[in-house]
Amino acid sequence: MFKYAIVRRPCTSYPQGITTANLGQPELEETVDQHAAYCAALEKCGLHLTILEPDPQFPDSTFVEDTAVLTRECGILANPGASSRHGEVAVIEPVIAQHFDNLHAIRAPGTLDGGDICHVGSHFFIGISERTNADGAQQLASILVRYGYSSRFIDLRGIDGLLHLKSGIAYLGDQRLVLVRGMEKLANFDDYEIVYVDLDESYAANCVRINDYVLIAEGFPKIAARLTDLGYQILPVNVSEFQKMDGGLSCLSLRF
Ligand code: CIR
Repeated sequence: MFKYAIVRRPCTSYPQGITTANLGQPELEETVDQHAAYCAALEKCGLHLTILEPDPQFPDSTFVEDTAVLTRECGILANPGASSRHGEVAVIEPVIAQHFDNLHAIRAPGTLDGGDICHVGSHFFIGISERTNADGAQQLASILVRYGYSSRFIDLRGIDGLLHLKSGIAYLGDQRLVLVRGMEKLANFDDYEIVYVDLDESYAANCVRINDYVLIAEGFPKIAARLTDLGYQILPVNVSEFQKMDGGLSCLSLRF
């Protein structure tokens, strides 16, 4: 069960953030509206929101998920791999510190983006990517093990179109994973039932189970139908303006 989420409203410099997507410039007013609808969806899932003000110093700061890893027992401040995003952590730290007595941090030369971390029950998948390096991954694993969490590393470098681990994988609970087709080759997922996302819907793999709902990106009918058939109540949200900046649903909030 999640009770809380931290989000940050998109700022005026948002269109100057980092992107590899070739989908055109995001439209600011539409971005702000989509963010408000996303917040309403989180509230519908039963979450109490902390909504942070826009921070134009950091164009990508609406993607708060990358700044930390939160568990029931502790918070771990990340160290984002993109230099333009380093400063986001210091700005959000006091907000996270209000909620977590046990606070840790990933330190240089380790880098780590929260988007590379997938929490699966008492286990964590830790993606090693262009943003999260082996040192950052090892630091995180060493912190988590102190709280009884095991972890494994999944190397995604060289996989086209995957910015973060959670761009291609999500945990639904009940030992069930959502995976973009092809990702099953990256690790041994034998302990899990897999719900596949076809490559033409790969963006929708970044869905989020929150309490009684699964938040998914609007406009991906095959995975929406698969999840509905499995008995999930899906909550589709239009995140087209975030997709333009390589962001998915999960990156827009820190949930705990
Ligand atoms: C970035 O490249 O850092 C942002 N434009 C997008 C971050 C998306 N975050 C995520 O998937 N966790």
